Amino acid sequence: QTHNEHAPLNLSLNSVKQSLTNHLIFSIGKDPITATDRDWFFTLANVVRDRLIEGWMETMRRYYENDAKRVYYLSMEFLIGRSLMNSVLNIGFIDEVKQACIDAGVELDRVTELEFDAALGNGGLGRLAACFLDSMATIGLPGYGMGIRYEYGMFNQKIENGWQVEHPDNWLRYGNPWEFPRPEVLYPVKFGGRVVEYRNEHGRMHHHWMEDDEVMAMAYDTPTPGFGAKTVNNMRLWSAKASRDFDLKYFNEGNYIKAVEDKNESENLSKVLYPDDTTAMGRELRLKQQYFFVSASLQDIIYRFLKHHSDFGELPDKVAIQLNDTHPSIAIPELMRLLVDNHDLEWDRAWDITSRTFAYTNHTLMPEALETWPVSLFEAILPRHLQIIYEINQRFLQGVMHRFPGDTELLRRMSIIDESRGRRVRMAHLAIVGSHHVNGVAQIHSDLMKTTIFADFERYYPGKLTNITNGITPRLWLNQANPGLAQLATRHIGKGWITDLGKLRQLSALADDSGFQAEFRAVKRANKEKLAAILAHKLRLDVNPDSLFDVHVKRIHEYKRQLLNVLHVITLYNRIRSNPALEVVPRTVIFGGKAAPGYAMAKLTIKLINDVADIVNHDPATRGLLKVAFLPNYDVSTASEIIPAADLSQQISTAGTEASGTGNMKLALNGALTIGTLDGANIEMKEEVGAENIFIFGLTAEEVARTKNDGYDPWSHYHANSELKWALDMIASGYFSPDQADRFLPIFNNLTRDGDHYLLLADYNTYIAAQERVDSLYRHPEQWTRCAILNVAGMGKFSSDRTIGEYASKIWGARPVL
Ligand code: 26R
Repeated sequence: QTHNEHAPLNLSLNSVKQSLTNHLIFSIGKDPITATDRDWFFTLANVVRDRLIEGWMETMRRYYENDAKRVYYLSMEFLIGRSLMNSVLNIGFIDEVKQACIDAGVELDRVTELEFDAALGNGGLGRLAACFLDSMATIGLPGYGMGIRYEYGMFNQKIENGWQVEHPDNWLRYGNPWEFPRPEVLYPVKFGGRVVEYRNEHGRMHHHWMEDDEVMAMAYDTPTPGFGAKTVNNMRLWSAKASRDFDLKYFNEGNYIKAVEDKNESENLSKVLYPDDTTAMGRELRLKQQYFFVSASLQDIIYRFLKHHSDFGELPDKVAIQLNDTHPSIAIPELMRLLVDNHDLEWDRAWDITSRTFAYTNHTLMPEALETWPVSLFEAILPRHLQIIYEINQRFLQGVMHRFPGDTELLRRMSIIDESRGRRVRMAHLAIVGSHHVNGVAQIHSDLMKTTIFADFERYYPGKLTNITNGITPRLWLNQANPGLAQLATRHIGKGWITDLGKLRQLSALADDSGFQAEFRAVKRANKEKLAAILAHKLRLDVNPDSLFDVHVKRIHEYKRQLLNVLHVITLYNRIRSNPALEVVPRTVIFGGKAAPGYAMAKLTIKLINDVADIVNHDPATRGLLKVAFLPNYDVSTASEIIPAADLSQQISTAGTEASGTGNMKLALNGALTIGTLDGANIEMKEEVGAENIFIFGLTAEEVARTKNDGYDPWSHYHANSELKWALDMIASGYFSPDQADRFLPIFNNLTRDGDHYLLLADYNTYIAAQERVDSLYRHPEQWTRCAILNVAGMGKFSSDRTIGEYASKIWGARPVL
């Protein structure tokens, strides 16, 4: 009876209780006697889902009726995490859900744990996309997430004997209650074949792409509610389905087995997320994944556009397409192909439309992560696109030549085709040339983008390159993950901060208030106790909740310098052992993060952390003073457990290497103090919280560049600092690996003989000194707490609502439709 047609679904307790019973029986097919926790999870998900749908349909109708400009966020990754509590909180009926569960004898906390994370992303870039979806819906912006429905998401990380072992993430095993399969929304995507040229009756040259292979892209829609759930936007993920035509070819030949085999093969396209955010390996399947979801998305975008419009000239006024890194940048030649080959537009007009529709976000300066594809691979898979890229490039270089005559070196550098390492397509150059704006993700990153990797483009297209500093959604990262702190803030300043994070500034006035300080400390203390219980349960490790929780969570990568943290841990260990009377601040050093499966140095780093933990945690000399923990399988869910419990946030990348970072924002928003370099968004965080409330150390990006330029010698630091030498020698000599003395020699060599590429040794001294300042402050709980409160109060700028507002006005020309 709750499903009365057109009656607004009720959020009252009675309605929720009724719906809970109905779904358990009629959707899940169980009665309360036999229902398992998992049955209750799916029951609850259905209850919540029902209450999203009306807003979802109303939102889509509103956009349609307003003929609103739509934003399509094309991303290979959406790192959503769990959805149950997020939706409950955004809809705003948490109290009713809690009570209904109590009344039904359901343990809500245990049930929410059974939801699999939607881990369709690697790290920063994927989670940013998820925060953006939340903000677009909260603001009321017509934003559509478009991506791939991977059957297997980010691998599950297990630690076996200290080593990372990857296990498949079969997240759809029990079904996904949030998605709506759309078997009728089905587009063909073609690969391979050859291009036939012919002249039509008017003498105009035409290109016909005769493809060999065809795969179908089927849509799955997921409603994504904003806070308050007035707007419920859509995330559309594509899944590969075998094409019926393709099957028929073999069926007609009577080759039934071959037909079914090929069906399997084509469905591999959306099988698995590439877990590599380190090195752009030229994997054929990944290029196919990119084109697969781009082609389906563009067909869908154009279909929707043509429902209202007939003139493609209006496309840039009605559609903005944001490219999340270069991964979807094949969309640029694809739109050209659709306009020129399929819709008969002149090249120049098609190019004007295309380049006014796209914008590109760059997320990394690391050369090994910049995508390039061999021309030969393109030729085999997307021959028509290669022709179009050549045409784009020729016209572009013509323009460069005209502006800078005679500079052939410049042409070589700017060309979309790299001729220096076997011919390769530079996807970033393609994305820049085909976009109206290109943005970096923090001020320093955008500045470096303009002065280093894209300097030629900055000169050629002044004003095209710009900055939009990243942000995070306060709904997940404070309201949901840290209810204690959220309620404390709300009690003192009201709940406006949830959608207007700048309001947190009002907490500054309470930073010295001893009553507020006590409450703030109690919240942190409770969060630390919860994390301590998790460590005890998962690692059988006993930690003292009064110790300083020193947290380093992010992907494992040399440039993020987990090893610098390890050098500090070993130094502390040595100091404690050599001076038993030393007054040290008790610390628990917590690591979390995944290594790319093929990244040997990152995997060895995980083993080193675990081996160091083994020695340190079992040495009676450090009892109660120093503990090390590697928390396995860092993902969105474990992040929400770790971050609210952190005292200290490690953001220690080599200056100039971390584009922005977003974990830095999450930790500070939860009252952790940052120890960090002047890198990425740390610089802007320092501006917001004040230099006296953040522990900054190390070389600046300029000093890093100069140091390298002058010929950096790690050995000079090794010999100049006895504590550093001691720590490194212990790693090299097998102190932490008595069963295999040379296990960590590659790490020692990496940091010495091989050049210490990320300048850990150069920053060691100032890092240790900064850690000593951390200890000093932690000894004064009132001063520490004051500082932590001012960090929370200063995070307003880093709401992804602000970020999305800037994209909307500076890049998309899109407005909320309310
Ligand atoms: C090409 C392929 C192998 C690949 C390379 C790099 C795939 C994925 C990546 C991930 C990169 C682009 C990434 O996640 N970058 C991070 O983006 C965050 C959001 O902007 C930043 O905060 C973070 O600093 C940056 O490393």
